[in-house]
Amino acid sequence: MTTELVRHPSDFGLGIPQHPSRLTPASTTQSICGFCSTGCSLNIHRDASGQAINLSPDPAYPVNLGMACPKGWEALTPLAATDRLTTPLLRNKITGLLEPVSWPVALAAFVENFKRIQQTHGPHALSFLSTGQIVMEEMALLGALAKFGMGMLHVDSNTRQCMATSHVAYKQSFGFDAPPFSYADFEESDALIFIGANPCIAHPIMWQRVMMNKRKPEIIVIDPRRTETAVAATLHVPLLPKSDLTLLYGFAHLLIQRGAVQRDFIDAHTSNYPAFASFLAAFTPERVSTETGLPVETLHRVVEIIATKERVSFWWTMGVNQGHESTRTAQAIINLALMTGNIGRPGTGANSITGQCNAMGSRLFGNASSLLGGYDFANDAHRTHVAAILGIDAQKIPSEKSWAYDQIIDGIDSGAIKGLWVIATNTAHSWINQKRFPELRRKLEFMVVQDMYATTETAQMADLVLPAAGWGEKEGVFINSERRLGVSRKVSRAPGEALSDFAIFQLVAEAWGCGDMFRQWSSPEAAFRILRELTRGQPCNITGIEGYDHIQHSGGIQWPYPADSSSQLPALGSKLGSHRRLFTDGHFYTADQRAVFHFDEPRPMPEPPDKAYPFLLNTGRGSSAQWHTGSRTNKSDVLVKLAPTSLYVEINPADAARLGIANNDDVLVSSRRGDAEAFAVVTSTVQPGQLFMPMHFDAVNRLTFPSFDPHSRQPSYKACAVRLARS
Ligand SMILES: Nc1nc2c(c(=O)[nH]1)N[C@H]1C(S)=C(S)[C@@H](COP(=O)(O)OP(=O)(O)OC[C@H]3O[C@@H](n4cnc5c(=O)[nH]c(N)nc54)[C@H](O)[C@@H]3O)O[C@H]1N2
Ligand SMILES: Nc1nc2c(c(=O)[nH]1)N[C@H]1C(S)=C(S)[C@@H](COP(=O)(O)OP(=O)(O)OC[C@H]3O[C@@H](n4cnc5c(=O)[nH]c(N)nc54)[C@H](O)[C@@H]3O)O[C@H]1N2
Ligand code: SF4
Ligand SMILES: [Mo]
Repeated sequence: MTTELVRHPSDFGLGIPQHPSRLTPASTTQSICGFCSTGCSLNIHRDASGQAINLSPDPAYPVNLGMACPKGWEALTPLAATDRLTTPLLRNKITGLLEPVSWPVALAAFVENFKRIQQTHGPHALSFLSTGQIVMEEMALLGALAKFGMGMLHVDSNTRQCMATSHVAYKQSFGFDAPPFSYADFEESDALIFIGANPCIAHPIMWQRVMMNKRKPEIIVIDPRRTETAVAATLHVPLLPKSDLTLLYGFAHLLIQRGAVQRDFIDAHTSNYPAFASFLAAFTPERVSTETGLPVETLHRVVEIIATKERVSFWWTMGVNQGHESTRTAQAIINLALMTGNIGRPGTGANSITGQCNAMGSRLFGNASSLLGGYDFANDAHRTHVAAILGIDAQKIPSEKSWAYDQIIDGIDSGAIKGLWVIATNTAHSWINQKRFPELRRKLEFMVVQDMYATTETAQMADLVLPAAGWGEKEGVFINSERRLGVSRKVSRAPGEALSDFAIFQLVAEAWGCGDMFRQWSSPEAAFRILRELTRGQPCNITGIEGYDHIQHSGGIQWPYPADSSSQLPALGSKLGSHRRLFTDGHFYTADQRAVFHFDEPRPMPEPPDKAYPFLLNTGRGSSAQWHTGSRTNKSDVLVKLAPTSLYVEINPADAARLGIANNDDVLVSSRRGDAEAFAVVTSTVQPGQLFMPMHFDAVNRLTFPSFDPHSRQPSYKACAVRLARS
């Protein structure tokens, strides 16, 4: 998205923050923020007609305690943007333009084109790419409709770009995709170790919780860049990019040498430790120092902290998950927590911070790689069980594995996928190696995009655009990073004929002819009750939750919340909510209840810098005011003022001097795949030989190199070779 989408303030209606004294709210509704996975609660103030006027953060909610970041404060503004979609748009075959059509015409085009593709190329020639940014009832209905109703097999979501690594790492190590922590752990740690995470920018309210820690904690930030978080830390560990696996094994090696491992815990609650311990022998401090670029003293300093502090917590985000060996890296973090007994106690844990407001919901209910509720598609008993709860024929549930996002993209290239439905993700900006996209688009026979705006890079490519209601215009549940379910409420009317994603999926089901399968899914809360039943007996059991009001009155509810344990948890109406962490009894979700040590030899990064492309490009979040591809945050004048409006590249002063580049100079950054124009920001936050660019501008993914972790198939967005010159 570019700045041309930004309008004059007078173009906006209800979203402009107004002085509360000039408006008299008739009522206030609590709702969970729809941007990041922190899951802050916002009090939305409404006029007599029920329309949102403005908002303030909820002081009583156990997550944000009255705080919100700039995006939260500005959450209503994007709803009033002038480029909101108000009707479906269909591409006119003669003029080539997207033109407004009625819903019946749009649905007929959807069904006619997608059915024709299935008849010509087989049922698996249709695919969807969805999101971690819609409520879980919508995700589940989409997954069920597409796979059980429409016969799709290969479906995925942007959670692949983001959380696939944590999902696989936890599943293999703990037996279920279960982030163990509660935000209280930020306040209860003696040492917090952040690996590839920049919470000051990406999770500002979580960072505030760290700042509320009264135990004078050590804060270690492991990141090649001296980020805002690294500056605020007690120790910054500026390792060479993608050398984390070696570094983490090096720590483990030294911990064993010091005798700082918890043998009792290891023996009672884990498996495969002896093999791991002997594997570690090769990770001597000297080798680790050479491969990570860190002095041996730094390794000892970190190990000293891990060995001596009573409560150590490990936190990771995209610097780990987006890597060519990311699953093993995440598991190397898990291994450190296990071997030192830093799990299941206050202020500890191997804790993956999620990204989008409902990343955790999509991991449980997306119906892509796991069957609804964390079940397994390949397991006959699981399919039968899920089918019985849904009231459908078990034959409708495929036993085959879905392709991952990159395989779907390759499938479009090879001609296996001919029809694509994109929901609440802007793939033509955010997917890795964008150079392929125009050609891929030509190969698709029909492409549908379901979004709030017609102006996204992806919507502009579509044959049919379906107008979706956004956050605040519909209701349902998000699950935040600490497994807390929170309700997002309807506080504003969607513009024109825009409909909630839930209603769109219901309409599609009817038009497709499989509406009967989804009669039970009559409303988001009815869908919630189905999902609740699917969790019975699973680690994510939420059968004790009565409904939306129960969640709301409890200050959100963390899973698990089984029916039989409700009595031990805060009573209905309690404002305190519950703070619960997993594995307090040392029992994990594997068959023998033991956590598993997983490890592998580190591998070189796929595209290291060389003579022709001498810099390593790192990408990520640029500011707390920018959200991903900018489709929402670029609509707020307030947020736009808080961040650069064009693409920049951070470069170390030594490199800049050598190349004769000054601050603000225009430069061209090129990789083997494409070019991006940017202005230079000369700063020692990046090391010599490295560059950083924010992902919020679409040119960045013209540069990135498509490599994927073999276990999670998550893209490695943070390391590719580029060159740079003044333009
Ligand atoms: N303001 C804002 N907040 C957001 C988002 C947003 O778009 N804007 N997006 C949300 C989403 S979906 C997500 S997933 C999260 C992401 O949250 P974060 O992961 O915290 O953000 P990133 O900037 O992508 O990456 C974190 C850090 O990884 C570092 N890194 C790069 N390579 C390596 C490496 O090899 N090793 C190590 N140790 N570190 C490395 C980068 O320098 C960067 O500082 O943020 C969420 N919050
Ligand atoms: N180079 C690089 N690329 C990256 C990353 C990186 O670090 N570096 N990070 C990756 C990560 S972690 C992520 S999560 C992805 C994010 O990438 P995307 O998912 O592509 O980014 P968004 O801008 O959040 O796109 C969400 C879209 O959904 C629309 N939308 C919002 N709410 C609704 C709704 O309720 N219904 C519907 N139908 N539409 C809605 C918005 O208008 C927007 O177009 O980017 C990835 N790409
Ligand atoms: S920290 Fe995240 S959830 Fe909280 S207000 Fe900001 S964007 Fe919303
Ligand atoms: Mo993400």
